[in-house]
Amino acid sequence: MTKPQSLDELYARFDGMHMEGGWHRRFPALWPVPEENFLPYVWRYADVYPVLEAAGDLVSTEFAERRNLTMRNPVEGNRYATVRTLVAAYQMVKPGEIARSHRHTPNALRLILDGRGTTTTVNGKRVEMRPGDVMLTPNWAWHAHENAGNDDCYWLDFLDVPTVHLLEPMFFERHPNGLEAEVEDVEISPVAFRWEDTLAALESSSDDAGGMCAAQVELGDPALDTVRLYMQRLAKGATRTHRTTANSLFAVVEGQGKTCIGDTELTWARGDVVAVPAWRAYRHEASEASVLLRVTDKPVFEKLGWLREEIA
Ligand code: GTQ
Ligand code: FE2
Repeated sequence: MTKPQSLDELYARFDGMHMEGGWHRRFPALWPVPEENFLPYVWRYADVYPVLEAAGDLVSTEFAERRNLTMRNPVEGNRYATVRTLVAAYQMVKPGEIARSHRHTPNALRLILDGRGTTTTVNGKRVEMRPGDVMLTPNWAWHAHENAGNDDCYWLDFLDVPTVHLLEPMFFERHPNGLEAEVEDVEISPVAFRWEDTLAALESSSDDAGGMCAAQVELGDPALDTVRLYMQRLAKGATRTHRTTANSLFAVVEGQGKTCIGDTELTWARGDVVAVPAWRAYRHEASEASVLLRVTDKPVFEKLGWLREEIA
């Protein structure tokens, strides 16, 4: 190979070698502060409910395995994620239906919105899920859902699937028998956070998350390796403004209001999900006493030394 004689020849040679000069990049590799990629957005339960109801008529769990409807962030080029690391979905199970057992490396959790009589079985322990409850299905735990009641059961799923996509350790398998053979019914479980317990804990909490709520309680510590969960009670009125390198999804458990993220104002009510991507300044403004579940990938940033947080 001859030696390049000009810059043009040098750059042409780089191209042929699948290399690039650090001083001559098509795209920058380093920048001073986080870029704005994923967009602030809200998905509203009132809009989703009739659609999921219709999916209930048209799509069986036999066919679908999971009747879940994922929230895809509208940022251009995104194919799946709700924010960079997390995906949220609405799921509905009708009376008599079973979502068969499976396991996967993504961690998951659910927040129950409506309907009683549905159980989730995690590694052989069957727990009834009631509105306001939060249930965990950690990495590689077998899990199945069964509706033995009379109500359509609606809930929100949150998973770290986009993190697994990014890092690539994806494994998934169906249970060989459809359901686990040995199942025990339990009321108390390390994977179940009961609404009445959460409410009682909120009553006695003095943690206001630096002015981001009236009171918060953490569910787990962390709930999952990649996810922290905070149940937050908002008083009527505005919170302070917060910015963090972590991503957050807020699920509305009770109440109504709006979240201001930069210039974007997103109004919300019960069952809605608000996406607050990394490093966006945001505050909530509740129009009545409200409760939000904050689902955040903060543990990932903590473990890697990249958590930066500011409260204005
Ligand atoms: O209920 O097991 O929304 O595996 C996405 C993947 C729910 C579940 C989702 C899942 C589940
Ligand atoms: Fe699953």
